[in-house]
Amino acid sequence: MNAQNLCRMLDELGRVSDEDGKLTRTFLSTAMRRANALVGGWMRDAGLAVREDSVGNLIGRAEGTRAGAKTLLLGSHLDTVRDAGRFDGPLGVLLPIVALAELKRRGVSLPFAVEVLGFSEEEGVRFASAYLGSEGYTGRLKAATLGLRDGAGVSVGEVLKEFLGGDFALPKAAHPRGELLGYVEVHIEQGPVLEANKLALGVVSAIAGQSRFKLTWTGKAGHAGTTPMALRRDALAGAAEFTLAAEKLARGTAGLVATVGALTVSPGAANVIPGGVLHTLDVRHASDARRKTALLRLGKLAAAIARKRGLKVAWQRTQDNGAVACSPTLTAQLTLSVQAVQGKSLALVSGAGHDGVVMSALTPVAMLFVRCRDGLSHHPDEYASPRDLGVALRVMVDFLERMGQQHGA
Ligand code: HGY
Ligand code: MN
Ligand code: MN
Repeated sequence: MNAQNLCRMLDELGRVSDEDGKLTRTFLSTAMRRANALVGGWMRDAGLAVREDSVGNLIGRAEGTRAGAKTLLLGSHLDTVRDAGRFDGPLGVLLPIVALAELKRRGVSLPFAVEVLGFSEEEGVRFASAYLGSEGYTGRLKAATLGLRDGAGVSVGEVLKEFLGGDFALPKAAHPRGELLGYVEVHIEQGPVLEANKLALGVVSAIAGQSRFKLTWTGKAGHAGTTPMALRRDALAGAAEFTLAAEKLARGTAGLVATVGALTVSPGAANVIPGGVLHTLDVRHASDARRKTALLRLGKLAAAIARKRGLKVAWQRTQDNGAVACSPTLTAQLTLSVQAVQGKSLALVSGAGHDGVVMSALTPVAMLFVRCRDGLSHHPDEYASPRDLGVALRVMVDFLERMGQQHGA
């Protein structure tokens, strides 16, 4: 079994984009809907019954041979960051489809049901709040989230209403907890550890917690030529000083990362002192306590910079997820397959967030990591080799067969 088919599908899906010449696919965009149609077709070819739920998640389901058997969930997200690579997300949706098609080709049927999930939104690009897809699927989407607005002022609720062509009601969990065997996500590592250990695959022990905010700095716009430096209340200079202070704190704190990823300046003219700045802040640590301590420190730093510069600073929290430990039982089962195929396994913590964070509220989760070149991700040069994808495919087939035997195939 080789990964040629999987690579072809990843390449084809990687060309479904909202932007010419780069891969960008955001929540419920035109490209998102084209992606669901394309992947839905591949799901059907693999013998899955396909549906979309009310938040645009794509769900392919195969019943088990044993009536009333539980369901194993496999999947990841189909949305991307801006100018993305083609593996982050789609790999975890397409690989299970190819693995299930392989089992079908071998005439292997599973006693339990399987659902392959293509979440409609994990990255949080359009609304600065991640995991809208898996929050919908697990019944954890909050009313407050519906009010979040994108750069054009459109709210999550309005986008969902337009997608459904009618009223949107906050969804309940797709399954009661007792009906599930667990959730397994295959994802590129997006880091350097597997490459450094010369391993194609590893398993995830825990997923780091993360907090995301929007900060608004308010100063006073003015004439760039006539306003003396000492009389300025320059919002951009304040935001820039804060950005460097956040970087300095993270560099000085083991395991802490802090990122200002998006920033807008108003009124935004070369000869006008910036009166306002809006920027994002993403703060992560494997330890929730360390992350919270860092957030307190950052709040004090921002307040001191605002006071010194005569600015106002307002914080809006757009996301807050605690660190999540993967299920030891499900991870042990996955590790057996990795050891059987690769000879050995490696457990590592994920600095990146994943849908497994939200899914862990509904069912035990495990994650299989695939090596990616230079650990690079959220970049068009993101790359996993066909050889490594072939190893991951064999692990998924082995894992499904072992689960089948365990549940009485
Ligand atoms: O941002 C993340 O950690 C993930 O790629 N959504
Ligand atoms: Mn990502
Ligand atoms: Mn991802």
